[in-house]
Amino acid sequence: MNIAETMQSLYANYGELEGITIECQNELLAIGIQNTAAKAEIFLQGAQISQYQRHNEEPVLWLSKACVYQNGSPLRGGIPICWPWFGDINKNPQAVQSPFTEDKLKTLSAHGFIRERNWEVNAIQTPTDNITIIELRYQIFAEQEPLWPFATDLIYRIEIGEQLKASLTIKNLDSMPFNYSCALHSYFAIDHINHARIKGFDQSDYIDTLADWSQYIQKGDILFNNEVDRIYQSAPEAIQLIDNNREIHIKSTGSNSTVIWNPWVDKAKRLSQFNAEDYQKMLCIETANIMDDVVYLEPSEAHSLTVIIS
Ligand code: TA6
Repeated sequence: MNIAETMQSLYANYGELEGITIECQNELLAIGIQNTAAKAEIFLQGAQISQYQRHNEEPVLWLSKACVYQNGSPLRGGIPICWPWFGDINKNPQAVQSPFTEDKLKTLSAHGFIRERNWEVNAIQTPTDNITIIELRYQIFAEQEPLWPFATDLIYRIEIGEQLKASLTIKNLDSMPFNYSCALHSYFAIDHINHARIKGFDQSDYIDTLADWSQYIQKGDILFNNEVDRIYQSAPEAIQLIDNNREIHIKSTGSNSTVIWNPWVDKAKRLSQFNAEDYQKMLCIETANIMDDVVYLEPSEAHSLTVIIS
């Protein structure tokens, strides 16, 4: 369906629901959600949550003002979904690289392709006046997707309320097993990077992708005074992002790896849809299944990766 037909179908199915709006921003369609607890916005492209904000509070997620809202350009910010591989495919375990030929591996862009695909809205429910549930789906049939040879069902269930809960379930519909790495690549809005710290990773092992992927052990809180791009091989029960004026709590299930990233000054200048000073106002805490934590699914098996932000 083209954008007009999709818009019509969304209006027909969900337009009457309390607090639901169908929005068109440049080339992209989004669902606006408002209830007594919070407001949010989710783009069909990549099932990307772009905004989540509780009433009378600052936005929880950061979204670049330089977004172009064009087909094929995932928004810079919110929660992009990275699947069926995280980061550089060539830095992934062999099991994740195995479906691709040597030549193909040279051409694949970072973070997989699912954040560039238009998902379908499966359901929108407003069970109470302070909770809205939206479920998006992307089905891959055998031989359909040049970048992924396996029949796969992706279901993304998002709960908007006093907390934000996002749960990505991947089901193997194929006759062959497969491996994947993935992440819910959450961009958090902060007052200033110089005052931000992350609690919960003390004594955790991490890989520093900026220091030849060497292994280190975290000592105390994670502070920021330069570019940080680390893969923690843990998903602590309680991660706290402490900023000048608030604490954001992040919990996860189905994950045992977490990426912490701030581009700082130099990388900020190289990033698309990102203004030079933006590194001061954002911080990524990414709930992942990567490195030692990649997922293996036999036919008809499923795995869910969930983040709860409060
Ligand atoms: O998660 C950290 C990271 O892998 C960084 O290295 C940086 O590349 C970031 O993701 C954003 O990647 P993107 O492809 O969205 O520009």
